[in-house]
Amino acid sequence: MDNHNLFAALRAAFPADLDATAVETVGGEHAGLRYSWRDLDRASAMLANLLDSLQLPAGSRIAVQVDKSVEALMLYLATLRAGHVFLPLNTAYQAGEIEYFVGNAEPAVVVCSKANFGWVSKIAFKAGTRHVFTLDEDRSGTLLDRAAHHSDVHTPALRQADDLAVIIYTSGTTGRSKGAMLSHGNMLSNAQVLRQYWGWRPDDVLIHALPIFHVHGLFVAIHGALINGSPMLWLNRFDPRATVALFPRATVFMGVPTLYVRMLAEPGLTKQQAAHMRLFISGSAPLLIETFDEWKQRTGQTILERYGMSETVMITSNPYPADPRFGGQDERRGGTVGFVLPGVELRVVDDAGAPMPVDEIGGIQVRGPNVFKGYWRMPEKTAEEFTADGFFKTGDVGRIDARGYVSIVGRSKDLIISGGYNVYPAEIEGCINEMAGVAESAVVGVPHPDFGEVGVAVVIAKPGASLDANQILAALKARLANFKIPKRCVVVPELPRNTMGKVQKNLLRDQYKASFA
Ligand code: MLC
Ligand code: AMP
Repeated sequence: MDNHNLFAALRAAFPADLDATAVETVGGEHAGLRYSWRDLDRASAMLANLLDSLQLPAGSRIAVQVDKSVEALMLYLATLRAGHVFLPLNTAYQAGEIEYFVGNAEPAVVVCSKANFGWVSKIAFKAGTRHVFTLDEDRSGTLLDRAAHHSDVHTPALRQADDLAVIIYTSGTTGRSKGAMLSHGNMLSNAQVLRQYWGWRPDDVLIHALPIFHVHGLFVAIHGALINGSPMLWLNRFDPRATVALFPRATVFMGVPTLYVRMLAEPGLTKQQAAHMRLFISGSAPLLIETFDEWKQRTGQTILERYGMSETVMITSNPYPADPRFGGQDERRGGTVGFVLPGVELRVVDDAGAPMPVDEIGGIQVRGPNVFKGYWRMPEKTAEEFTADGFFKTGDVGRIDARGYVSIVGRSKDLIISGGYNVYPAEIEGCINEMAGVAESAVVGVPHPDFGEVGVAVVIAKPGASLDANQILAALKARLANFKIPKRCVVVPELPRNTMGKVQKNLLRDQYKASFA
């Protein structure tokens, strides 16, 4: 029987010379380490053997909240290899957020930093987790100590394409996060399609500067390099100057728009500096046309924008090279997210689900081998998000032009995308509304020069209560991941409402749009 374990496919793509460099760390205090393909293979085998030795039930969740490191990447590979389910968690999440994820996912193993072991292990043990390990950026911690006693040879667990490989939590419009279940087949099909679509070459070198707890850094970037047997220049933290300095040694870069905005502020960003690069890819949030144009002017290179989400991995991409399905079109167009990827179906529909004509705006729905299996332990929510004919409702609003280019023009979901991270206003409003003296609140996204979009909280006090905007923000900071904190808070006497009594967020967005101009 064929093994559809994603790790097996990635491993099969390792180059023949296993002593060649697979990952080199650059920038920051953990720079200068070189990991060969053999290192990736052996270390992931040892970690997989450690997981095997714990005799976990099949499909156990391995929840991981650690700083970015190559060892964290090895743990991801080991989890796939052992046939368990990887559950990455943003390092910014605080106790209340982690408590929810751990309670919901019931992981068999939790891996956290040494500094967080006290509170994380308390939450984990309370939820029934049997094993809590630590892993730090400097390669210390109990995870590697324990793995060191295990064999560096391991046969990947037999998995079907439909078997669960990862759960990615994505916030819900009602405020509670939903775990998107992605299978080995979802990710492998997407990685294979992107390898071809982006014309990966034998001599490609990827600059990896994104966090590895979300789809962009973990799947698009890592799978992209590994499935092509390409080395990575690895930054544990994005640094615009260090990244630009790497361009002469690399060929491919992937980033959210904020990364491009920050690199544009570097005087060293020139045509000459970027001459060795063949592909700059942007996604996770809308790339402003100004950024697209300025990048072209400064570097002579055209950013390729693509579109995806946790539930679907990648859906569309601007072409590279020409796409024969769309008349051999190879123009990367700013302001669009390009063509639907081969093998994926995308349609734009009206509220009743009827297809919209060319250029008309509607809801975006997708179907294909990339689309997830549903939300973890939320069958009703899953059913709601799929149509009868199996299309997933993305919650994004867009249109398709006569040549097949897709543009995203908005979202039907109430969501703010800040520096590439999703922030759900409902979650923030829920926290504010629980505070003493608060009658009601509304959080809206407004333009921001660095993060693209940030939240502004508009709050109403209960009769007789007096509220302090800074105290509200400080109280939020104590509870929520830092990137979710609104960048501005105002206390006002009332919120604009329509005749149905619903808060008119569009009016608030308009009123506060110049807050960070
Ligand atoms: C940091 N801060 C943010 C923020 N990141 N605020 C809003 N939005 C963000 N994204 C705030 C912190 O709260 C803190 O504020 C201050 O900035 C400094 O924090 P930091 O951690 O030092 O920030 P920095 O390292 O500069 O991080 C910025 C960043 C990072 C842009 C490098 O946000 C980032 O890596 N973004 C990429 C996200 C990503 O990978 N998305 C992919 C999702 S997958 P204070 O007040 O506390 O000091 C997906 C699917 C798809 O969407 O299609 O790809
Ligand atoms: P996430 O839930 O973090 O995976 O975020 C997915 C969402 O990011 C999508 O539903 C889109 O709203 C948004 N997104 C991703 N790529 C793009 C893009 N290129 N342009 C606009 N929005 C994007």
